[in-house]
Amino acid sequence: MRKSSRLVLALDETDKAKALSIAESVSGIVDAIKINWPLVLSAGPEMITELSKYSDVICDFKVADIPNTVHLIVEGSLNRGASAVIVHAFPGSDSLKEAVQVAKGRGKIYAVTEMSHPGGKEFTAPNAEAMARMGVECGVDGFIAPATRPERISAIREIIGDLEILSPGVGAQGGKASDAIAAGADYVIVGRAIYKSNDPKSVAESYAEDICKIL
Ligand code: OMP
Repeated sequence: MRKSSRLVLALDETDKAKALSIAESVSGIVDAIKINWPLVLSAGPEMITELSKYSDVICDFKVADIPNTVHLIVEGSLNRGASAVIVHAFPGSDSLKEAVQVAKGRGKIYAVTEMSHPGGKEFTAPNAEAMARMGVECGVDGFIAPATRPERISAIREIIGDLEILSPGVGAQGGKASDAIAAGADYVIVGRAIYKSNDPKSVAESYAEDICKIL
């Protein structure tokens, strides 16, 4: 995945034609497009392959399962053209190691630490540091940490060294892209603020400019 604008589009648009047109319009701007269940369920898993024509694709399936099921989901995502898969850390080290092992040489694994929404404070936040430490031990490529609480990005950065941090919660959830990058995120993930706007390309460009100012 390139590291240029530091911007990842969360393409949770459920209209297939709109989603493809947005993907095409932002392909030169974003470093990756993240696909989640909403678009897979409305337009099919072949969207992973379709989107990979425009950008690197991150499959955000927040996989949380036993190792065998994790193996099958990660493998299926990579076979369809994904460059990375997001998994939950909480199922434990055997599940996380399985994800890392399947993806080795083929794609990246990002593990969720603390989630960005208010409920993320209930169970994920108190365990975020432990999950980050376990992720490092299991060999993941990076972590998801909340742009809504930039100080928590810094806390995770202290634990994980040079591994990557992708940070959702910018825009619709109230976080600021430049704050997240300043706190130690490598990339910010932006969804509704871009794909629901009247001009996704211009909005993506303005996020990229904002981020550029603090690099
Ligand atoms: P917006 O809130 O519309 O910008 O979208 C955020 C995207 O990031 C959605 O696809 C969420 O599923 C995802 N996300 C979070 O919002 N919070 C998290 O803690 C983790 C994720 C994620 O793993 O990408």
